[in-house]
Order: sequence, then structure tokens, then C-alpha cells
Amino acid sequence: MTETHATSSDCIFCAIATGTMDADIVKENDRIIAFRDINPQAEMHVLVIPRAHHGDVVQLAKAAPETLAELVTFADEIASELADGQFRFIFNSGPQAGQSVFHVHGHVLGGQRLGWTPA
Ligand code: D5M
Repeated sequence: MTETHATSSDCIFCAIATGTMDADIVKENDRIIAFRDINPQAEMHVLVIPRAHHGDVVQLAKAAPETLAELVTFADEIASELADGQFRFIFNSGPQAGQSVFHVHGHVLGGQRLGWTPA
């Protein structure tokens, strides 16, 4: 598993968090940044990440549980601002679960009725 660092030089989401890579940012504060997914899977598909580098949601939960809680609050606020306030919040953890970027990110999905067939 990826180690936890403030930033990681080869991490694309660290690059977005530090402003060295462009993203379609919808909300941010000192600790968290949210931006639209480049490959949207729903009418609203936003990624919510801590600026600090943590490899996955379990590492974040162990290192900074208050930041994980704030990600949930962020997701709720984004869903209210961009859609009808209802949302699905997904963390893929590990390659077999579909994780492809190893900087923790929650997928905020909504703006439409969502199906449920993960396989
Ligand atoms: O989700 C990784 C997600 O990250 C996937 O839905 C594409 C998205 N992605 C990758 N690069 C970018 C940039 N540069 N901007 C916006 N979105 C991006 P995972 O759960 O790891 O499969």
C-alpha cells in the first residue's frame, strides 16, 4: 500500500491539490478540494479529496478521521449545490475494487436515479 505523505511527487491528485495540474474545481477549502471527474458516470460526478496525500480511505481513516468526516460533509454540500441533495459516495479501495488513482478520493454521484449493479 502507498505510504502517507503530505504530498507525493508522482501523484496526479497531489498535482491538482497543489494547483500544478488543472481541474474543474467545484469547491475547496484549506484541507479539501472537489473537482469534476474527467470520465463522468452520472449527471453529477465529482471527486472529493484531502489535499494531503493518503493512499486510500482506510489510511485516511486511521491517520485523520476528522478529515474523512469532513469529506462526507463536503459531499453533502456539493450534492445540494449541484443537484437535489441526494447522492452516492463511493471509495474504491484497492485495484480489484476499481481503484486506479492511489490518492484517496470519494466519488460523489447523483443528479439522476442511480442503478445498483457493482459487478
Ligand atoms: O477513480 C479514479 C477517477 O479519477 C476516475 O473516475 C477518473 C478520474 N480522474 C483521473 N484523472 C483525472 C483528472 N486529471 N481530473 C479529473 N478526474 C480524473 P478510481 O476510483 O481510482 O478508479
